[in-house]
Amino acid sequence: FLVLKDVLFFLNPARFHDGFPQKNRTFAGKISLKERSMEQKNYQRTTVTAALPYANGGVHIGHLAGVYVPADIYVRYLRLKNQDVIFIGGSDEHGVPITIRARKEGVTPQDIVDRYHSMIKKSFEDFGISFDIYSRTTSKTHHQLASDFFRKLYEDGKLLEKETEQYYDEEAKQFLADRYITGECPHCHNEGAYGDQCEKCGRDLSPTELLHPRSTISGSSPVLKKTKNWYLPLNEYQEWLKTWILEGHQEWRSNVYGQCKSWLDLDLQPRAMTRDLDWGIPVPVEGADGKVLYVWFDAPIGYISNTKELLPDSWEQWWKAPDTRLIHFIGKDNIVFHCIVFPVMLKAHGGYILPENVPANEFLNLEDDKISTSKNWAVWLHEYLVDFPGKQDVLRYVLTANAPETKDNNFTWKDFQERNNNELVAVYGNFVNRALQLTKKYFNGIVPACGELLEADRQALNELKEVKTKVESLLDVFKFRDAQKEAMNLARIGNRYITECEPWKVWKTDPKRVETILYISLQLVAHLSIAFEPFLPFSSAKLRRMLNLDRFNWDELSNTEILKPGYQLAEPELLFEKIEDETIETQRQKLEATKRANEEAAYRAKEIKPVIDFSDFEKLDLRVGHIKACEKVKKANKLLKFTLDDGSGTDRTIVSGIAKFYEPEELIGKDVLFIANLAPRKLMGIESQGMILSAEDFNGDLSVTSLLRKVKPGSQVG
Ligand code: B3M
Ligand code: ZN
Repeated sequence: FLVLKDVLFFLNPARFHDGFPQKNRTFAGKISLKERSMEQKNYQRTTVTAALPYANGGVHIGHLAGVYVPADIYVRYLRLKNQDVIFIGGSDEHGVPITIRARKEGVTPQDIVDRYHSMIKKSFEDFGISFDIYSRTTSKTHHQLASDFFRKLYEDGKLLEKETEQYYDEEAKQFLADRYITGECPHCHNEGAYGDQCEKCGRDLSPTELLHPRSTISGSSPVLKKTKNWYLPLNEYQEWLKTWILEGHQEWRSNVYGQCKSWLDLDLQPRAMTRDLDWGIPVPVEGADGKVLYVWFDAPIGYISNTKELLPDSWEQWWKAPDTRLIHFIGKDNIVFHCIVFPVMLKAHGGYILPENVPANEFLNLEDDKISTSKNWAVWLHEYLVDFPGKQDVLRYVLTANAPETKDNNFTWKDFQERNNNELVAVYGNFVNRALQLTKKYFNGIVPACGELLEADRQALNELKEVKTKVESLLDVFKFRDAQKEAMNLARIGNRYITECEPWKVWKTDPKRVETILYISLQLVAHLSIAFEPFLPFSSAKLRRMLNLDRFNWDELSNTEILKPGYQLAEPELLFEKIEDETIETQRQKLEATKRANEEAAYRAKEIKPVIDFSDFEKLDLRVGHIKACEKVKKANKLLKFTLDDGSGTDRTIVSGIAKFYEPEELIGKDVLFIANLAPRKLMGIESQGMILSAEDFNGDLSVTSLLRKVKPGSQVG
């Protein structure tokens, strides 16, 4: 009964004595039969898309790790294999967030998207994200294509026309998108909840659930008004989706498949494909004035439009030919749109192929907190490049090593430094440098000839031969972090080989033997430059320059003689450099400063509590007390116990949570304000008869209130 079961096995059960745990040496990819099924279809070309980022902000490491680096690795890999592939990207320039940003800044939405489109495009270029086209959804081609797409669905009767009641701002004379409405959350009573979500309790809302709704445009109370929109009846496609995904695509990543399944286990509802909004693509049917296409309707069509812009004459082949494979790289929040909504659009339209795979990633956190654009909790690519010029590959490497492929993952600066110093510098860079410097020293940088092979040589060559299959089989199933690990393993093999053979010692007694050792080492170096090309394109290019190598394609990886004897190498340089503690500390401090600024902003934003009557205030009996004694409360590191002279002639005991901020001695003899009529409570077994008033600073520090002039204990405050 073991037949057809998946098992784990070692492909390289060699000796492990270079200090790296055996775990690193397992062939990490479990290739199952269902994963393999993909290759059996006879695809001729591949269309790869990467999510179109909203043009209302820059690109950060979360975007790069989740979508763009894996997509780029995949595309570079296919290109290296001489496969027909196109890589489509672009900015998503419609949608409500863009209009909100524009309104806030007092500029037009077009100004916003112009600014961020150029910025995003440049970041991608800087990081070597090798799009064949990076266009935008405000392009003419896109407006035309999206409009035609909608009209065809409309004319073929594939859309549902429905009248609903939506909030309308009578002062601004416009319907309000969910994000333009705030009010009180019906669940947690947060006053600042949005029409689609309460950020305090995290619940999804619909605008009509909000209590006391207000328009954020004019501040007025919106009224419900009838409006007509067009819906995509997702429910009619539910059975088809179930067959197509749940039966036909069991090879999809478990996070993607699981999310689809949980959607498909519920009853899908018709979804509005148009909006009452003035920014977007006008709805191309009669009676639709003041309406635009829903941003999630037009954005995925952007992939098609951008292909058309790139290849005006042959774009259809990349979207309609059954032997074209379509792959969408996205983040997990986009799964439903790419696996359910867009496929239904394509199916309803007809003539288009469907995605063959949607390798969506989970999220990347930054120093254990969720990346947030609004809180500026992010590492922005344009800022990274100022602080780490020329180190694009370091970031690419670290993000792939920590790729959130199956679960959320975490980026820390410490880990960034360690992976650079202990892996890129100490393993990859070190091996390359040893091989090239020794060749320069002993053979003037000329590739020596290979002599008789010993056991160590044969083993190194055998291991080298395996790398191609290993990396390939992982990349084919979108396991980028394991694939990169295997590429790095080649450098570990090289280091171990050179350490074992000790050419610097052998040189004195047997220079002929050194020729063979360096010949083999150089072949390993050349292989590294190819195996790492999809992952670290800048470093591979640099390494190829040092090797004087211009030929490079994936199949060379099975060639054990990439560099022929007698071949002249160029001058060796360092491939990577160490990152010092101070550099990392600077980055950490930058994040600390952001955190403090956010805390302060949150504090400032605290709203004044609801108005009270004077009679409410009069209920409080505030008095002056003189601190006669103060001591720490045992086993409670937050608490201080006070003995107050409150003017009554009897001492009053109050326990207060300020031990973190004061030594007891500092407070003895001081006059403070306290609430004299608060119901007593027991704290750590001590009855506290009131409360000493303190002010809480923005960072949470407490400061006890005191008086500007001396008054008698027991004096009333009011
Ligand atoms: N702009 C959402 C996002 O950036 C959206 C993706 C569109 S892909 C067609 O997460
Ligand atoms: Zn709430």
